[in-house]
Amino acid sequence: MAVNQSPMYQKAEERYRSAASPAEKVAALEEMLRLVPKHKASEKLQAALKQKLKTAREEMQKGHAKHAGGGHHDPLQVPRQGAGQVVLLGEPNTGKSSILAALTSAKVEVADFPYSTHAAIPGMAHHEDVPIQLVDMPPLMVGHAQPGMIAPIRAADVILHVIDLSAIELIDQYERPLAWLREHNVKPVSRATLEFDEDESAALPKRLLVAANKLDTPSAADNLAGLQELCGTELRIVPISAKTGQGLPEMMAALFELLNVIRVYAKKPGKPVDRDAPFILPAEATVHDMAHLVHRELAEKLKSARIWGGTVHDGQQVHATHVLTDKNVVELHFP
Ligand SMILES: Nc1nc2c(ncn2[C@@H]2O[C@H](COP(=O)(O)OP(=O)(O)OP(=O)(O)O)[C@@H](O)[C@H]2O)c(=O)[nH]1
Ligand SMILES: [Mg+2]
Repeated sequence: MAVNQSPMYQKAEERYRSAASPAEKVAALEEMLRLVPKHKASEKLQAALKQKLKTAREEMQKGHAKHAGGGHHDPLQVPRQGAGQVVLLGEPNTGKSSILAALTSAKVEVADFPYSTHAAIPGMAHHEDVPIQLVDMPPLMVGHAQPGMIAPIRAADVILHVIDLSAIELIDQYERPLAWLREHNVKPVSRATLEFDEDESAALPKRLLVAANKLDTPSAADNLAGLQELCGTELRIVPISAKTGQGLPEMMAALFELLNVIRVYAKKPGKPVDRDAPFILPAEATVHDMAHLVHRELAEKLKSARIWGGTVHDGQQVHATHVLTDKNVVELHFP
């Protein structure tokens, strides 16, 4: 059990466990090796990581040989962008595409007949100034899916499980996708921090939020209460209406919370704060982690930093090991 690893390491491990391809495994393992503390106590872990890296590189080589020449494109896989990737999962007609249409500028097809979406369609939504990627997906049909659905679900940072509060089959619509996930060795949890089993064949813990959609329809509130009574509070449910917009800001805030990241702003010495594009880091990342994100080569030479906001005095000088909090402004001093 990897105890007390840094938040950056945990994030890399999460990417490794969720990897959809050997190339992603290689990238995550290289990052884990970079981040693992280099001392006696971690020698076993370092050796194990090197062995896994070797295997993943071999897998990657074989893959390249197989796909050589032919362009390989999977219509269900979307490269991750923004602070995290949220993949929508649900039965037909629950309103997945409507959620994308309400929150992003993606061109999705909304239809009053089921099975209207056939490929993964990404769009960028926001919680305040934090961009969060939403990915619309084809529906799950009564407990089974079109081939290739599980890989993008495993690779996602969060699953948004969309149900329709006006549906007669509400309880089944809630339970069937959860059963499908468990059948595919994915264990849904509504928690920001994940714990991985040492045994890599154990179920993959995956963050999941339930979006109970169509709150604007008659008796939706009663149906929601009934669902909560039957299903308990183990998984977090956010009531929304893609039609009226009710609950959507709360849903985005809940997704941000589940992603377990912070945003920090960079400031150059003598210059105003750059508020346009916050840097996104895992929760509890340090000044050094941020320096690495800003400038890979210079990070090790970081001299000092000043911080505004949060628990420090404005402009206080801090060490590279200082733990950042959401909305900190950071001025990095390189030689
Ligand atoms: N009243 C109401 N209708 C909604 C809401 N959200 C979606 N709808 C309607 O529900 C129907 C299905 O919406 P879609 O967004 O296409 O559903 P989907 O889950 O993407 O459907 P598939 O792609 O077939 O799986 C459409 O007629 C929408 O207008 C809502 O919040 N309230
Ligand atoms: Mg759709």
